[in-house]
Amino acid sequence: MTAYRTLDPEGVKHFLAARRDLAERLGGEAQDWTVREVSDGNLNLVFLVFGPSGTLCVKQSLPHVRVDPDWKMPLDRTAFEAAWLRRIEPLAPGLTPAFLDFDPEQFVLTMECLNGFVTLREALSKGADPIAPSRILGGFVARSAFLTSYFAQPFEAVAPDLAFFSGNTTLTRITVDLVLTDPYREHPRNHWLPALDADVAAMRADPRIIARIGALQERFLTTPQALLHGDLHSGSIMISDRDVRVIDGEFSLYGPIGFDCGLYLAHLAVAHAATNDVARKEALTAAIRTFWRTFCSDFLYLWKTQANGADLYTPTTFSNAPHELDTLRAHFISGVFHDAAGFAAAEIVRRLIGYAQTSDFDHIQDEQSKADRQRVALSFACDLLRDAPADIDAFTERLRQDTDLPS
Ligand code: SR1
Ligand code: MG
Repeated sequence: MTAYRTLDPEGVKHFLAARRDLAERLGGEAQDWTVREVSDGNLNLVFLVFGPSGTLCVKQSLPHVRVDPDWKMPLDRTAFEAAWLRRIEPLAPGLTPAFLDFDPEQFVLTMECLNGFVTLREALSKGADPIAPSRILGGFVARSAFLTSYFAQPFEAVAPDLAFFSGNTTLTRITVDLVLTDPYREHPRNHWLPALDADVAAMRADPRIIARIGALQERFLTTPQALLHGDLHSGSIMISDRDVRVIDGEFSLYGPIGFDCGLYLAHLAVAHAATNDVARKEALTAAIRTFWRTFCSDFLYLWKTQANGADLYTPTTFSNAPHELDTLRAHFISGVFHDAAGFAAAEIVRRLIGYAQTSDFDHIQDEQSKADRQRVALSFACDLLRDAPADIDAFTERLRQDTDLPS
């Protein structure tokens, strides 16, 4: 047993040099390697390592939140990320970094290096096409959710994963607090522009909004439909000219499928609210529809073709009632949409007034203009919470109406 030590670039070399299979991927000797720290998220250290014949990505948990050393935290999050990666990589080939190694003493996850990729958030802020990645992401969520759900496998196969990922209590607590609780109460982690004071007060005083948040808390904690990514915002997705990779599965848990869908939709909606460029808004609207439609069609296709051995809605039970099976499936997808719209709203609210706010509005210099754009985003989210949209077209139409501001 080697005591945990926080890595620095020299420590990364030392760590890799002692692991022959990883060192061989880099080629040469430790002195031939270059280590670049690229830590960017809120929680962990991340290093890219370049050798004469290969590259690696090394990620280590810290005993605290990276961006707030006073916020202490257990180290086990990279263990959950490693387990998520190992479970999801074969189900969605080519859409995650390749898993290479996990060290449970140093809490170090080693994986494929995504040099040359940028986060989807950064790409979108520079005008990248949002539609093609959204199609891929819709397929990713459909595959990862369906294939880890009770619809694809007997309950005995779900049970070990359900038990393991239920142990991810530290990061589940963060989501419960930061996304589903703190924005609706006084809390030192909240902050917003003073011009939004009245909007925040009105949101907190609205009984329909508070009731919906309560229902979402219940869905999140008591609906273990599938293994979720658990933090599927546009910073958890990397893209290059040709590829998309979903990273950072440390928040993984069994939960409602609409949570992953909702987080992705939220970040497209925020990008939409943050711009006044009409063509850009249309592209983001198309991306929202593309994501949802791809998710639905891929999920239903998998359900019709890969449900052998599952205990839910078994084809043999419905052999004389195929229409009833279709109705049940459509009802399930509607439920996922209902959840997704609610979780999207909660995520938008959190990114506007809670902890870890989004950078989408940073390009707006004038504080009044920034507050105006944030206000319409908040108003869209409150609208979704007060009165759930029936379908994706109603969702995008509300987005268009609620965020329409004279430029
Ligand atoms: C303390 S962690 C803050 C946020 O960063 C992660 O990406 C999650 O979104 C989390 O809520
Ligand atoms: Mg992250």
